[in-house]
Amino acid sequence: MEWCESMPKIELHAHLNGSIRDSTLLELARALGDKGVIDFSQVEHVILKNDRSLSEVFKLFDLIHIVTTDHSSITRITKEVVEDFASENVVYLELRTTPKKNDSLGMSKRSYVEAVLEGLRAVSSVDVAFIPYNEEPRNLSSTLLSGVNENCYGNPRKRIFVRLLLSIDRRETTEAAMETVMLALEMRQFGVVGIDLSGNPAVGDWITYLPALRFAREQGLYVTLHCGEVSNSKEIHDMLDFLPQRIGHACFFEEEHWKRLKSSNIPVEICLTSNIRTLSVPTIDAHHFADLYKAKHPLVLCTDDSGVFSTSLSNEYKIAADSFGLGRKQMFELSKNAVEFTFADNVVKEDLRKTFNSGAENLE
Ligand code: 6MZ
Repeated sequence: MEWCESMPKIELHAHLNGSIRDSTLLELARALGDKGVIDFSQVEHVILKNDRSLSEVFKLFDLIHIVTTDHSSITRITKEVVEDFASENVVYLELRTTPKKNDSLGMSKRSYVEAVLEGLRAVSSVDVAFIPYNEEPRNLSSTLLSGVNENCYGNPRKRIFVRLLLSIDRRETTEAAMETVMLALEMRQFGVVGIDLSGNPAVGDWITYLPALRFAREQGLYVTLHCGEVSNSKEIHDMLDFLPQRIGHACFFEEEHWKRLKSSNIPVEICLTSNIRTLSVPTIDAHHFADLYKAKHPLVLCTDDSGVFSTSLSNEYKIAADSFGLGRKQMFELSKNAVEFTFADNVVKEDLRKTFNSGAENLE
């Protein structure tokens, strides 16, 4: 196995529906085609197309949502996405998704999130720890937090910590955003740790979501923002003023924004393939990863939408190593440092530090 696959990794920026397997998306689309809900022949080439601009990506998401947004599909996708990340040695996954309402399917934002939780429970190939330590009944917590479980043949079973972020879509109203925050608060006991602001960056106005984001923070939820995915100097400025606990992308930053970002030390979720494929950054050589890495700014490599961009976290580590001339040890350090930028509690962080420390011994 290549070093980038075998190395323990932390994924902090993965959208549930963007991480869907191609095969699952095609299967679900074909089934809807058979029912006459969509015209599969029109949809197939859109799914299989490789190069997409940022605006085309959001058109694809609208299509993906038609195909995936029912309870059983959401459960299935969650299960598969967690299994896929675990299979490439992601040891902590912060999965984000936009709770959706669809009256015709009897779906509320709450039942959508419940379907996601059902997916976490359905994972069988690895141990999934998603209930926070202080919520866990004693007997379960000792199993899930006491290192690697042994199966009956004595082989260590893989284990992954999963935490959830609920996303506010930039198309939503202030009230809808607030509903998502209230739901996140109710769902804290099931591993919801924060709020993400995402969606088409060409749509909506920062002021619309601000009351909900402020409320989330006051209530102790973590906040991460998609920031600077398109050129919008004022919005980037205002977002940095808000001091979120992390930001994603940071592609269209100007000198003043870099200064603010660096002085505030806000960790950046870097999505190399996504940024290149959507032309948010012209070439990999021009990517701001290089400058931020050199400046020792807190960074974490992430996939964004592993299904839509046909990538994996291991692949993102390989691309970074090859493009920026970094060795295995440096990549391991990068991965290990991400533990500190997770929105997990200290018990989980301590457990992850131990995982990385024992991984470091193997690196020698
Ligand atoms: C901004 C993105 C995104 O929430 O249905 N999303 N938002 N920028 C991006 N860069 C390419 N990639 C994904 O997952 C899909 C949703 O995540 C957001 C969009 O709102 C998209 O509809 P969920 O699980």
